[in-house]
Amino acid sequence: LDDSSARSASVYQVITDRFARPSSVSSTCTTSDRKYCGGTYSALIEKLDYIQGMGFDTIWISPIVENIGGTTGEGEAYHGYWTLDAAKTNDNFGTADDLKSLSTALHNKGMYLMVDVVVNHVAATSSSTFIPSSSYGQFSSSDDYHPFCWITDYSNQTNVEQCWLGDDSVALADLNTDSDTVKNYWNNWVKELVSNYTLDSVRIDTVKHVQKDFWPNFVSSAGVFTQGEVLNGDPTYVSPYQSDAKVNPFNYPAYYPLIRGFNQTSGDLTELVTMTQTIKNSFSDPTLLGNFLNNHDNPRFESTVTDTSLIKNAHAYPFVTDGIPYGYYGSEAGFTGGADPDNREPLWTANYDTSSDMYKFFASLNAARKAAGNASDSFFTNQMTVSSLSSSSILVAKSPLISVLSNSGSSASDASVTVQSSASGWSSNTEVIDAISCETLTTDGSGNLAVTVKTGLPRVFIASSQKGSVCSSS
Ligand code: ABC
Ligand code: CA
Repeated sequence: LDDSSARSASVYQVITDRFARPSSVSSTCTTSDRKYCGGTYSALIEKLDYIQGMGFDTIWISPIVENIGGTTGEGEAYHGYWTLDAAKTNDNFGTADDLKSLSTALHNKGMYLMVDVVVNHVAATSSSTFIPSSSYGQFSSSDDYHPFCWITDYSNQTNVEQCWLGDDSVALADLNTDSDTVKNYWNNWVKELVSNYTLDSVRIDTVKHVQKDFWPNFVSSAGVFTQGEVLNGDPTYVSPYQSDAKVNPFNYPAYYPLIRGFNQTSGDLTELVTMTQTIKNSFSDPTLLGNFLNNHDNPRFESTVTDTSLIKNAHAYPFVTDGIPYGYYGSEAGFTGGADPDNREPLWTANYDTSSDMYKFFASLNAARKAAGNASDSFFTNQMTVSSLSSSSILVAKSPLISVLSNSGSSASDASVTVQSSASGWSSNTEVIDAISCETLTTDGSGNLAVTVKTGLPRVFIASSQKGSVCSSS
């Protein structure tokens, strides 16, 4: 994917080991054990309809490279982030041919494959016994590594870039990404990875732990869209990774105000409103940020919030905002796992149910976003305007998609708000449809829309004339 096609994508993130496994495997998968549970590429292929049925077109899978074997004080490498030899594949997930089959199967369905890559480190079971060797493939010399020191000071960027992540159980030996040997290896590696598996995009791990000037060549060698993890909530810290390093960050700056705004009925939504403006002022292109509510590193939103209306409003935000939406597997199944490793539940226990309320909810959000993109060439590139409508609701105006999100909760009484024509762009007497409830409403003689928020649910409007497949199945 190039930037332009990446903007219209909608990504579903899986932990390969936990999404789907062959029916022949029946052992119990206990997240707290942190062990491989048997998920494979071949089993994932069998479930593409489940993902496509929710309207997602891109699947982000776990890192595919060979990882350290056996067990550690933090369990096994089931998540794929503990690289041993990047030139080999992790055979717990299947063969290289199985991965190619996944890529082909996705492309045959008009879908895309995004692979997670880690260049910052390889893994060792202890920092004191780590010895570079041919087990680490090309990185067999001590010159390939930054000398050992733990990251101790996140306010010191040199410490963040050159010291090691991890701990005494699993030390993440920091590669010397300042060395030409290491740089050339990774640039070639990513080019071949994309070509061997016909990848459409790449998710980059630990971006802030590698010096910025490493990234532009790496990104151009990949030759496809990249979304990178810069785990920091401060937009002034994150934005240079887009403008200078050429990696499009995940939207951690919006993530924290998003959860704080919607995790309780007394949440403050003005923090999110202000942040969206700061993001517009700080980033060179907010329409290429990666928006998410859940992922594999943070407690699921549902681990602390049980109100279904709050949950739906928070999940709606990434789909109606500037940037690329990321859904995390299991959100549609109502999973409630907390911090790593609890947020990495096996999906098979939920039986891939396509009739659940949340499954249909994600399908509605994706349908609305798609209809907006089909109706307007500039939907994905135009920047939204976010404003307060009341103390418990905000307007996200990204024409032709106009959303009212609220944190009043499911027990709230009906509340009236008005969407002004100046914000929506709608003219007088225009019929619009709410993609969530499928209710139709009509603007008044001035183009303003009177909206009633019922039981605190999100409202995601598009003109009926532009609705495409929105609400076609109800
Ligand atoms: C293992 C165990 C866990 C245990 C953990 C300590 O060690 O399994 O149970 O809790 C992989 C695995 C993990 C594993 C780790 C370490 O490896 O998935 O299960 O955890 O062995 C990426 C990936 C992540 C992956 C790795 C390593 C990196 O997405 O899945 O983990 O390849 C840091 C890194 C970030 C990394 C994250 C896990 O740790 O920067 O790249 N994620 C602050 C720091 C961040 C830091 C974060 C969490 O804490 O600034 O750099 O992320 O430790 C905001 C601030 C932020 C602040 C947050 C908490 O608050 O703005 O700066 O982040 O307000
Ligand atoms: Ca580093």
